[in-house]
Amino acid sequence: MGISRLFGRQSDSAANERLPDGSPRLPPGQYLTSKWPILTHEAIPTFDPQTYRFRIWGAVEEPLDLSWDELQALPRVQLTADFHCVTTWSRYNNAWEGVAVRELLTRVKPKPEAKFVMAHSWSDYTTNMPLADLDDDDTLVAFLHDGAEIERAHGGPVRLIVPKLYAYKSAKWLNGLEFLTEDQPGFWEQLGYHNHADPWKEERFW
Ligand SMILES: Nc1nc2c(c(=O)[nH]1)N[C@H]1C(S)=C(S)[C@@H](COP(=O)(O)O)O[C@H]1N2
Ligand SMILES: [Mo]
Repeated sequence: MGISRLFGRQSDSAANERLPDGSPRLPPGQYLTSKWPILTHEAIPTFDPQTYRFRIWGAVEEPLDLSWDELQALPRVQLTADFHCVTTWSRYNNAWEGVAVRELLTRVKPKPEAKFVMAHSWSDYTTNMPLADLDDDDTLVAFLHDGAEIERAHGGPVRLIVPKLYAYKSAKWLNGLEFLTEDQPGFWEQLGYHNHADPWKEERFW
């Protein structure tokens, strides 16, 4: 078995695929894997649907504080997206289902001065991003992956998905979004991973 098979590295033809506009589907410096590595710095936190709360607070007109059942009852969307980790693996065609971030934005009404968002995990992980990146039609609070509940190690039962940024912006075990007027670095951002994390610009470190 070659080393490429060992790491689930996919063939050059898949890795060289082009998007309809002719640009490469795979961001620069990435390799394609069919496997799904697990990248977590903390221990997998326990989940209790009785005590879980999903909160949106900070620079918003209508803060939100939902129980697990209330979060589950919101309208859902499906989205298929590629996933790019800063450690250079990419995984294509992840089918997610969950609540669109824009669905939440219409409810909380960000104030005009809200420019950044800090995503919070109940494990204490945090990650920051511009509101402009979160306010898009491809971001969601996901519960399902490929039709099944997201595995606990992958952030189940609820994680953020922001496909256009490196995956450290896609917080696992999500329980809150904090709207900020000034940017603040999250967990990996404080440790040197790039504050913005655009895979197409190879924003890996800062
Ligand atoms: N809570 C939490 N979320 C996290 C991380 C983490 O360590 N803790 N790691 C991030 C990183 S670096 C990546 S690449 C993806 C990995 O998701 P996966 O383990 O499901 O592949 O989760 C991101 N979200
Ligand atoms: Mo990552």
